[in-house]
Amino acid sequence: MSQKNQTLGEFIIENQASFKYSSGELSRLINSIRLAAKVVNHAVNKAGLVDILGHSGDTNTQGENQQKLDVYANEKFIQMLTNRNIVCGIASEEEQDFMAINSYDNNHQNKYVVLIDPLDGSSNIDVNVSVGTIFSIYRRVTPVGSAVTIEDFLQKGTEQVAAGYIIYGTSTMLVYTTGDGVNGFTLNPAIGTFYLSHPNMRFPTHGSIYSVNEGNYIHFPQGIKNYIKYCQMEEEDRPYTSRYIGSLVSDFHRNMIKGGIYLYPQSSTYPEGKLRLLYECNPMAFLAEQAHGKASDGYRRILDIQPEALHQRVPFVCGSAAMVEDVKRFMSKEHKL
Ligand code: P6P
Repeated sequence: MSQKNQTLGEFIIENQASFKYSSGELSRLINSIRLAAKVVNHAVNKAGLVDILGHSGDTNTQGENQQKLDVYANEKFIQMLTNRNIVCGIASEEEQDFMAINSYDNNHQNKYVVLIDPLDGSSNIDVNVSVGTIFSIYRRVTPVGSAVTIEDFLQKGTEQVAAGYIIYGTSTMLVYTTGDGVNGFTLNPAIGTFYLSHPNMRFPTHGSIYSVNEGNYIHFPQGIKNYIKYCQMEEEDRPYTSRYIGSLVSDFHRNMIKGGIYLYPQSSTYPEGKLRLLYECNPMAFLAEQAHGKASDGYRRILDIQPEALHQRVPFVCGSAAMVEDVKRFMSKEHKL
């Protein structure tokens, strides 16, 4: 149940009963993400300015040497997640290996692992286009009291206990799920508070937007080529509208609100697809399904894929359920598994 103008903090407390694990730990975990989001948002919003000043060797307001924003975002999320003493492991797009976290030497009693893409689409910063942070949360599967191992991270997407993103756009939003629907919170930068602005977000079953980098068209599988031509045909509810921001979080967010589909298929440049299964596709797939959408690699449900490597890539098709099913139909017609 949501109330008008409810803050994220109030929402977490009011809905913690629906979370099947210890609510206190999850609340602290989401609160650490909330704090990191505000810190990164501040840096992202003045990035252009800093870029101008950065070449004079200036330091930022925290006295740190100006770093690339995605490195900065990575450090801030790791710092905030570590400080709350509820995380036992972190994996990040910016780190080659996972990190075992034993903050305050509490003998590895913490139960959650977090996987993050700290600043997805960061190349868009230079051209003032929105970017995002993506996070995925699991409970560890190895015994509490020991250091985490790779198997704590290589869990199927169905095992996620929470997932979400922060979109640093015309406004900054935190959108997340703990398996009981998707809710969006908009930051009031004047007071640094997230307010519930988009309760119970849902993908329309069908939409008329398709998001794909058509520059890769000639490299796509025939089934994807056929689907793109289907989107462009003059018949029934088509042609669809092509919208591609080049920032997964932004394209996903728009498609969830308006209805649509995002595709990053395999191509000659990316024979396994470009997007990472663990900290891009799985969290977005969890959100999509919780919002009554779907996510597939063109054949299989993303959440059912058994991960084999931390930075594994997969083809990714995600959005309105009927549109994802259309793509799967085009793929099965052309490519027998
Ligand atoms: P391309 C950003 O690098 C990203 O991971 C997604 O956010 C985005 O949708 C995609 O890659 C853009 O890739 O090859 O179309 O520039």
